[in-house]
Amino acid sequence: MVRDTARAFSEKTLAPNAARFEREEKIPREVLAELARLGLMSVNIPARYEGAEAGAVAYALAMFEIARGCASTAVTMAVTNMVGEVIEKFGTDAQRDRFVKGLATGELVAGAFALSEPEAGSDPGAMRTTAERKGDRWVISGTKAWISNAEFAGVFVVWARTGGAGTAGISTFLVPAGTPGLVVGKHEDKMGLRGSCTCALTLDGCEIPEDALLGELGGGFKIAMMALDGGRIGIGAQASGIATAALEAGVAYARDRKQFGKSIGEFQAIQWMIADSRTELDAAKLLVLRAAQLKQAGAFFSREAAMAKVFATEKAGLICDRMLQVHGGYGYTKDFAVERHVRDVRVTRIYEGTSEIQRTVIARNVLR
Ligand code: COS
Repeated sequence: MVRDTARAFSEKTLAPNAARFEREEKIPREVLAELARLGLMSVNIPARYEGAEAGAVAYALAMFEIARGCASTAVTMAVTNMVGEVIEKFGTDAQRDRFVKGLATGELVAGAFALSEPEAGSDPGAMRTTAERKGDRWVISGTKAWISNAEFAGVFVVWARTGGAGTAGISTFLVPAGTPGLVVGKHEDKMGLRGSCTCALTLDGCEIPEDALLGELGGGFKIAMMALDGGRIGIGAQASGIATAALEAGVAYARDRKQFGKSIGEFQAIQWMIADSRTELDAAKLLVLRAAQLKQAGAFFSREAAMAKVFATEKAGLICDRMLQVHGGYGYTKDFAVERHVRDVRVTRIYEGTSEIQRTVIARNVLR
């Protein structure tokens, strides 16, 4: 039911407008509100916090469909679900009531995940942003980078150093939009996902109350890692959804386009590209669903999420590129969506942990 709901919305509202969202560099507010109304901003959030309570597998299925229609909308949804889940998992009742409910209902529009910094990307343990105690308040200072949804997010999950070097000295805080000192910086001019917003973020002596701490003092790095494990399932699903759209477009084009007196789909060169793409796409989706199933069952799924992410994103990149090749010269123009899929899918091998980091996570888990 969740998949069908996401598919209907994606086909009716997202796919026909994705090129416009990219041109206008924004996803209309009504689209975000509708995602919340349909339960797609809170797929794996309990009903007592207004979530859809449909589980991690349903979330992956929904993400396939939303990304198939519009990859920019999909990343906005992915980050919001991840933020809702991390607050639900580690938050106090008061934090859940305010923020998890707010994200699920759409009142807070979207969530933002402020972990990376200009000089701490693959190595978040090297972050420099600090949070210092001042009476009964925390004062956060530093700069964050690549923050999706920053322009309209209602709540930011912010990681900062509260004492000591390395991963043990990091804590997590909830900072509502509009808090003085929380300054949204420049909107990055990206290669793809141009409908989504990605900004720098400055915390300029940003003061928040004591109860803004999420989870335990010094426990922030593990919270980030656990949230990213789940986030990686979402990005594997997003990449699979983009590849599905590219493959569907390539197949349609191969049927219609005639050269040498027949459809190009009758040539073995094109058939093999389609056959390999379909096989790899199914394998990618199955890896994503396996990781989601493990998460849903409450098992440790870090390795499987990394495997799903690295495989799905790398194969999705290949599939999009092959399908552009099937389109020939037309594929290189904006008259066809496939060039957008090629650009949109590229970042899935970078964000929420690069392919190289996924391989590190997999190898460490295998060797342990
Ligand atoms: N779940 C729970 N705990 C985890 C964990 C996970 N998936 N991964 C690591 N931890 C714990 C470790 O067990 C360790 O705990 P102890 O100190 O109690 O032993 C602690 O976290 C530190 O882990 P580790 O020593 O492995 O940290 P590293 O600095 O070596 O980093 C990687 C590990 C590379 C995996 C991590 O930095 C990473 O994922 N980097 C990529 C970050 C990323 O994805 N950024 C994108 C942000 S979104 S755009």
